[in-house]
Amino acid sequence: MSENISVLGLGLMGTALAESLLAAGHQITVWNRTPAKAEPLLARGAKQAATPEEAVAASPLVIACLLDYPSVRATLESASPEGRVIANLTTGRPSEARETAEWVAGRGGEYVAGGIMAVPQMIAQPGALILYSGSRAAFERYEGALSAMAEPRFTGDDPGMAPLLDLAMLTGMYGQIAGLLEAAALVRSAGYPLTDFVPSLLVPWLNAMAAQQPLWAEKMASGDHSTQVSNLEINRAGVANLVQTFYEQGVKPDLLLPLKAVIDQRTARGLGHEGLSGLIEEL
Ligand code: FVH
Repeated sequence: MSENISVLGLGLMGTALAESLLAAGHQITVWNRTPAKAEPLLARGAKQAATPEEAVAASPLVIACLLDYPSVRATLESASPEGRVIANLTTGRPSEARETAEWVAGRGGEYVAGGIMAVPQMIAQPGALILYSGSRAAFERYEGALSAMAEPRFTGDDPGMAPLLDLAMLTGMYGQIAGLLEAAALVRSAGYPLTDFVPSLLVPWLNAMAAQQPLWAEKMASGDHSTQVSNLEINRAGVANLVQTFYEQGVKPDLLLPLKAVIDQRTARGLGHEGLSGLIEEL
């Protein structure tokens, strides 16, 4: 079913979102602070709103994808969200999403927060995912249209949930990047080719380790941190050895030291018999 949808924000991501909605046959109205960025979309049939107010008035579903939440609030300030669903796909904090949901509800609108788990090139491609939370009724009303951009997944009535999960996913990613950077620095210090180490050794190893993470999730959810593999004491000695190796190779282990500190803290409490999953209790 073709829907009228307004898109606020035509940066890299907003443009990709608007393109995917146009390609799916929806009637799109766009607004961007810098109007010239709308031109390619206008050539493909989108309409341009002169102001955010005009864009919000044009469609019952308004998708915002701007720099940050303050820019969204400033953009929406003079628009009336009454009778509108505001789907804000801008990255933000859970507290910002909850405040904005209240602000929209206080003006007679419905609010859905989103977390985009994709880069612009992935939009409308298999593997792209957008997390949503907030008004379940609004999400269900527009789930079909939203699926043109990426697989939509509703994560709860709390508007802060999708942003929190988005940030948690990014946290996992940054942890992986930290591991990659430290490992690569160590390998480079020994003159081994990174173009061999990363694809043929590190990536298969990380994939094998990632396959264990659902079991970790069960442990962390239950609070049962018993282990049949390396306990914390073994890991404490292992990470100390690893850090020492970095110093000997002239490489800074700065991204590993916070992990070492938490392992040391947990074992100092006499919990060295537990598995690594027990570290969650220290956090
Ligand atoms: N690009 C990505 O890979 C990531 C993937 C995950 C989700 N993010 C989030 O998406 C939001 C937008 O990101 P973006 O990549 O589209 O960013 P830009 O290309 O830099 O476009 C920014 C747009 O925001 C407009 N804008 C900036 N400040 C203001 C303001 N004060 N008032 C109104 N609009 C503002 C900007 O307008 P202009 O510069 O073209 O006039 C762009 O439309 C972001 O939350 C990511 O974290 C993307």
